[in-house]
Amino acid sequence: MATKNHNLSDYDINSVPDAKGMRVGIVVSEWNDNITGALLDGAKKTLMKHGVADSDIMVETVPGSFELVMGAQLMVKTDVDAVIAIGCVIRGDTPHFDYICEGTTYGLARLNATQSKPVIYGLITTNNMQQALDRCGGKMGNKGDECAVAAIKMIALSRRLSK
Ligand code: DLZ
Repeated sequence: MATKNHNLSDYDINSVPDAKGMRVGIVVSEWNDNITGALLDGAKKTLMKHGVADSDIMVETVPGSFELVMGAQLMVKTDVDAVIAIGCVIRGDTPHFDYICEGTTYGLARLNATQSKPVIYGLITTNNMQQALDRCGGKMGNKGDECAVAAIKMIALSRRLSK
């Protein structure tokens, strides 16, 4: 994928709608919590920068990325306007990586397509720890920022089109 020169924290601030009054749920995987904690911080900081109140952000943890699907499914049923799923899967020596990435990705995509609320994909899948560190506030920016912007834009779109 063409991410070589793309910083995950770069976006046009003028393209982001006012997020005051939006409620956002964030489901976070406990695996690789040094990474997922930094992604969560980035997402919260960016949501609040655009007007989401701290009290309108609901955070729940799940054991691993594979559980993000059920966590997001439960969260979507609450009064939040969108759900951000945050996880980090790092490649090991077995095909386990592929199964977790595939299951989680398809599960989240299915939820996004079938639920009436946006489900934002905040899963980092990397070959090693350094690549993950680069994407949670390192040289590639923070994917949490990208997810926060995507959530705000999708909530605004959903409000515009469901009027
Ligand atoms: C088992 C497992 C492994 C090997 N690696 C990761 C990982 O890199 N990132 C992650 O979020 N979770 C991992 N897990 C845990 C699975 O996601 C899941 O929690 C367990 O298989 C239990 O269903």
